[in-house]
Amino acid sequence: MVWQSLSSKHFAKLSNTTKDYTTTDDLWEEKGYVVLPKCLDDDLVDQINADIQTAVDEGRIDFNYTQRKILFAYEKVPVLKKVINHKGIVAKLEELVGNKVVPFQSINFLKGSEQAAHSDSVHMASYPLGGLIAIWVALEDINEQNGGLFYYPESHKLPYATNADVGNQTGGLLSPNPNKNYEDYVQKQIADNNFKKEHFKAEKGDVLIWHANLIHGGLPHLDKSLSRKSMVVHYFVQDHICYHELSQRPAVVKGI
Ligand SMILES: O=C(O)CCC(=O)C(=O)O
Repeated sequence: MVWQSLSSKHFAKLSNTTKDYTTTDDLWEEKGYVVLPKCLDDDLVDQINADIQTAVDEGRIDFNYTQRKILFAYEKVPVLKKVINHKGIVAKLEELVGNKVVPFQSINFLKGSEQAAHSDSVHMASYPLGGLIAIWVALEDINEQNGGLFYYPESHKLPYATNADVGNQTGGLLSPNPNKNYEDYVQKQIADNNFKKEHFKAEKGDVLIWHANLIHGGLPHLDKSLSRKSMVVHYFVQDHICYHELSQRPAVVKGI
C-alpha cells in the first residue's frame, strides 16, 4: 500500500461520480446561475466596506499573490460572517443542492480580478462531483468600466473537467503550469459549444449564485481609478470528499 495525492482518478471507477442536483429552480437548471437582487441591505454593505478598508490599512489582511484577492478575510473582519452565514443565502444554496452547505473560503476584492474563464469545480472538486456552490456579492454598483463578473450560461452542463482531460499529469505528478493547460481547454470548450458570454449587471447588495461547473471569470478592469468591491464565498456541500483537482490536494473541514 502507498499514499498518493488525491485527484479525480481515485473516484473514476466508483459509482455515482456525478450527483444529480435536480432542483425546482428553472433558471438554475437551464442557465447555471441564480440572482438574488438586493439581498443585502446598504447598511450591512457599507459596514463591510468600511471594516475591510480599515483591516487593509492596519495590515490585518492582505492580498494574495494575484494582488487582487484577499482570502479568508472573515477571520479578521467578523462582519463578513453575516454574509457567509446569511440565512436567506444559505437557504437558497441548500435548496439548490438539496443538502447542507459548509463554507470553504471567502475572497474579497477591491479591484476586478480579471481572472480568465474557468469553472470552480476543477479548483475545488468533490466526490461526488458538483459538491460546490458559490456566491458573488456586489459590494457596490458594477459597470462596464470596473471589471465585473462574466459567465457563460449553460456551460455548467459540460462534463466536469479533470487533469487528464486538459492534458495535465496525474498521480501526484504536477505539470509545469496545470492552470494554463486548463484555461486553454476552457477556451476551446467555449468556442466548440458556441457559448454566449453574459455580464452580471450588478447593483450594490445583489448576490449571484453560480453552479460548480459554470464557466465564469473577471472582465477587464478598464478604469483603474474606480474600485470594484465584491466578495466571493465558495461552499462545499456536506458529506462530500473535497479536494483540489489541479493541485491534487485534499481540503479538510475547519469550523468557521
Ligand atoms: O470576481 C471575479 O472577478 C471573479 C471571481 C472568480 O472567478 C472566482 O472567485 O471563482
